[in-house]
Amino acid sequence: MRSEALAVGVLGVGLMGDDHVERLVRRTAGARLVAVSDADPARAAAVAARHPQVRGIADPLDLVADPEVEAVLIASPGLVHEEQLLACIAHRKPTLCEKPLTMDAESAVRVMQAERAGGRPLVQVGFMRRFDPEYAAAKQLLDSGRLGRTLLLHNTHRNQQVPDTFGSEMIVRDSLVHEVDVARFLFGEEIAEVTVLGGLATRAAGDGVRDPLVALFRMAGGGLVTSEVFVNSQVGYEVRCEVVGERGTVVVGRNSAGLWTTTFDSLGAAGEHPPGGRWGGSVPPDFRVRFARAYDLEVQAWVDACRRGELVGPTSWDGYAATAVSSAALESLRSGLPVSVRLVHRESPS
Ligand code: ISE
Repeated sequence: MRSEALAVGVLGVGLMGDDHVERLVRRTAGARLVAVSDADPARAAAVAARHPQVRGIADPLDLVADPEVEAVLIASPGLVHEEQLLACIAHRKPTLCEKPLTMDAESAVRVMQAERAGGRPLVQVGFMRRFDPEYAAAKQLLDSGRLGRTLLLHNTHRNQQVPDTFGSEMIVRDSLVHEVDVARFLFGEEIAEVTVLGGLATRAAGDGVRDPLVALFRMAGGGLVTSEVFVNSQVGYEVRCEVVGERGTVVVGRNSAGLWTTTFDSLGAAGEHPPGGRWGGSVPPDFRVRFARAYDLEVQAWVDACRRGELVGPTSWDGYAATAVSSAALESLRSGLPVSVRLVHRESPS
């Protein structure tokens, strides 16, 4: 690994981008934040005022082209990701891009093609749950085969509230997209078909907004996934899941209790393996608190990989596949019918 710290620029310093700014400045080894840009110049100026070594650059594409910036973290709204990603790829700068990768499958394909034409993978997608110690432990347990074949996954995803601008499309593309990635990650296969239904909508949501939603995914291998997404639950940030295998279950996100498994041992007797501690405690207010450790590990892994000249974590293919599923989910939400997910042929990573 090279010895100098990686010079990072951040695009978008709203809620998430600002959180990453503090992470890069205070908690990430081997990185130095050198520049930020935001559609709202006051937000970029506020970061620069807090951190005098950081330059505010008005045009995001100038930040990407800036010779001092070696790697880019994109935390701007999904609508501008395609343009910003294509610029990063053109300048051959490794990029950590918050989800969603782009707003539709076609633009995600354009990003993959540009990356491929450049000859080396450059884009990591910010599906931070893969770095969460509990989700990662569940994945390891499933891969170990101890629970047998994975049959079902049940997800719960609640936010206390979201801004008025958050309509049904954002609930799918910005929130449900995490369950899309978790399903692909834990099963290790693609999603073949999606059904999304809105039922009674909470009065806390805006007019016509389908909140909560329930989604059903049929995995390519036949497994099933249910997901509740409720972004105006009023309570707090509750993200958990339960995986049902042929020989036991595992629960992620029971707050302070860590990973819970219930297995059927080889003699056929039921056995419980609580991790110690108790289920209970407080519900975190938002994702920055619940997934603080996951974000730290994600950004550190990205910085370390960039300094080694490598790429780790979810790729542009993962971002593309998730975007394609989101588009199918929106189609299903409109029609109430199951929609098949058709992915382009996967070329081997460059
Ligand atoms: C937000 O953008 C996130 O990524 C959070 O993890 C998710 O819970 C929230 O619903 C999204 O708006």
